[in-house]
This record gives sequence, C-alpha cells and structure tokens, in this order.
Amino acid sequence: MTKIAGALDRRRLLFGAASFGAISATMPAGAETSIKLGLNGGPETRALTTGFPQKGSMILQRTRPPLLETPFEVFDRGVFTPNDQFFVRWHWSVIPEDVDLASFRMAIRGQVNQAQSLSMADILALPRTELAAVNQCSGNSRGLFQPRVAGGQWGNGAMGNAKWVGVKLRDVLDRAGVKASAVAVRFNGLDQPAVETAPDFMKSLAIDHARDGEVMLAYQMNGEQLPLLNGFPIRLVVPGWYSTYWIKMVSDIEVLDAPDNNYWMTRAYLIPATPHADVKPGQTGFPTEPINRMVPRSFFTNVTSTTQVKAGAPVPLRGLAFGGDCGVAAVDMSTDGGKTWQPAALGPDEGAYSFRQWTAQSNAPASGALDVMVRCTNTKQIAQPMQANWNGGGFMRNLIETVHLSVA
Ligand SMILES: Nc1nc2c(c(=O)[nH]1)N[C@H]1C(S)=C(S)[C@@H](COP(=O)(O)O)O[C@H]1N2
Ligand SMILES: [Mo]
Repeated sequence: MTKIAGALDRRRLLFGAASFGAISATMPAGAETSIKLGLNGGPETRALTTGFPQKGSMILQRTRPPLLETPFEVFDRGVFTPNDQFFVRWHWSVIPEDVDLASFRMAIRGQVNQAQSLSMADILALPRTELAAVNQCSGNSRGLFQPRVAGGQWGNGAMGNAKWVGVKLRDVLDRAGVKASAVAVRFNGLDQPAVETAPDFMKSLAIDHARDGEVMLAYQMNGEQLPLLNGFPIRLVVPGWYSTYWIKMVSDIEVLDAPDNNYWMTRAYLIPATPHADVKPGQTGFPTEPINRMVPRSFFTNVTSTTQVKAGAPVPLRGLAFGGDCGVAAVDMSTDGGKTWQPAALGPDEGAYSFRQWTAQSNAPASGALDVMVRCTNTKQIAQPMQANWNGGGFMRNLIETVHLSVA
C-alpha cells in the first residue's frame, strides 16, 4: 500500500452518530435547520442537515438512500463546488460505509482480450488526466416543472462543478484490449438494491463514446479524494452528459457485444425524442431515447427573488453559466422581459465543461421592481429558451431564469 499512500489514503470512515440510520435526530444546536425552496408544488421548506459523513450543510430531500441538494448560495462562492457541499444522489440504499483500498479491485471484462482486475495502485500507475466538468442530475430543477411530475423534487442545486483527476477510460480499456465485437461499455458500482428483485443500478456508453479520450475514471475531486457519498474511491466522469451516467464507486466495467438492454438504459431515464425533449402534458405516442447531452444553463448567484435593492442604485449581478455539452459562447442579461439583451462579462475559462462565472450591472428604478433575466448561449449557438420544456420525467429543464428584485 505504500505506493498509494501519497496520492490516496486508505479511507476508513467512522459512522458513529452520523451513520445513515441516525441522521435526522442529530441537528447541531444553533444551526439553521430549514430552507425555503421556491418549488411550485411544494414543499415550502426542507430541512438542512449536517448529519452526513464528509458533508457540510445540505438540503435534505431523503435520508435513505440519500438525496442531498446543495444550498444555492454555495454557488456564489466560485466556479468549483466544494466537495463537502456537493449534491448527493443514490438510487439504492445498500451503500458501503467504507471502501478498503487494499482489497478494492475494478474488473474490466466482457469483449476484451485480457480481462483485468485492477488495484488502486494499478489505476494510479496509468497516465493521469484532469478536467473540469459540471455534474448535473437529469432531474435538476424538476421541482419547478408545471404541471408537476413524479420524482425527486429538486430545486436548482442538484448540480456541481469540480476539477476531476483520474485516468482516461480509454487507457483502462486499452489495457484490457477491446475486441472488434465491442458495441457498448457497461458500468456498475459497489452499491446495491435492498431487495434482490430490484434492478442493480448500471449504465452504459456506446463504445466510441467510452473511448473518446474525455470520459474518465476520477479518483480525485477538487484536489482531494472523492467523498464516499460522491463515489469514493473512483467514479466515472462523462463530460457534457447528465450525471446518471457518472457511475460512482465503479467496480465493474463490462464490454458488451450488443446494446445494453438493462432496466436503467431501456426503461428509466428516457426522454421524448423530440426537440428539447419537449412534449405536452398528457401527450402519448412519441418515440423516446435515453437521456444524453446536457443543454446550456445560467443562474444568478448573488440575488434571489427575496433580495431588495435600493431605489435608483446600481445593482451588481453575478452568477454561473455552463454550455451543457460544449463551452459558453455568451451570457446576456435582460431587464425588459427578454425584449432586449445586454452582454455580461465572462470570468476565466476553466474548460468547455466547467461552470463559468459571469458579471453584469443593472440599475434599480426609482420605485416598483426590477425583473432580471439571464441567458446562456453555448458555442454550438444553442441558447436557453424563453419557454420551459415539459416531459413526464422532469428532465432537462433549462428555461431562462428570472429573478424579481423589489425596490425599497
Ligand atoms: N453507483 C451509483 N452511481 C451513480 C448513481 C447511483 O445510484 N449509484 N446515481 C447517478 C445519478 S442519477 C446521479 S444524479 C449522480 C449523482 O452524483 P453525486 O451524488 O456525486 O452528486 O450519480 C450517478 N451515479
Ligand atoms: Mo440523477
């Protein structure tokens, strides 16, 4: 284990008072315990919790398996989301509370010349790669869908940006030698359903995507080991794609000779194969496809619709944008309901898949209110829409955000 020690320490988590089973009752005295959500269909507030291992204050949507949302004010602190407030989402409740790096192995098998069982030391010995990328749940902002849809009622905080360090999936696959018969690559993690009849969570990528040199297996996040709940010791990073594909605690990689027909590829996470995955409520008979690339988004981080501004005073505005599956070309702001747009200034470019900060300035009127809108246009010249898309899964929301500032 000495080889590993410098780069990655053995992780043994102590789940005492903060175990998954005993979270709700342990709210630290004096801590803010709830937060207003602004979701259309409620609930109005949700608890804040500090009861999860390696996690700071998080919005608690569900304890077991955990659904933890990032309080939105965190995004105002910079383009990289701190690990201890990075959102958390798991499908099944059997999640290891400790992964022993000495015995951990990652299998690469199926349509390969030489099946592998890689130790953490083997993985660390491969060439290192680094990339900033936004990890966003397919259902981020689902709680804002109207009419309301079933599923986790997230606000806008089921996303985060990190600098990921790891190895290229291509290098790992090449080590095993992918056969010409390969069609897709399926990933499975150490977590399991509580009942045997439920489908284990697995996702796959087409072989060319898996070998594109960008998809990576990350063992570091923002300069540290991954928090257990974000996939320690190693997770898949699929730049530009929704995080349902970003399998955590990856322990098994299977190269398939046919498209993956497992439940999570063919039954769940399907979107209408229509422009912007948009259909009418109640509509049926449209073709579907697995969710895939992200779309551009932008947010205000220093103001919300509860912010008051001073009459006639300048109003500094800032926030974050990302292009989805490519970089940010422009961020624009409107104060007249989207009739005219003014460019915002862009902060440093951390790479095409990263959050990018934007800043702008407006002026408060003498009385009344100031409604500000922000719009991202990506480098494929796709801009956020003025009208919300709708689908039954609550996927891919990226409506232009409007913040209502009252003048005092
Ligand atoms: N092993 C495993 N990986 C997983 C999941 C899971 O349930 N198990 N959920 C996926 C989904 S839907 C999301 S949104 C992201 C959440 O990543 P995070 O918890 O690190 O924010 O993990 C993905 N990877
Ligand atoms: Mo997700």
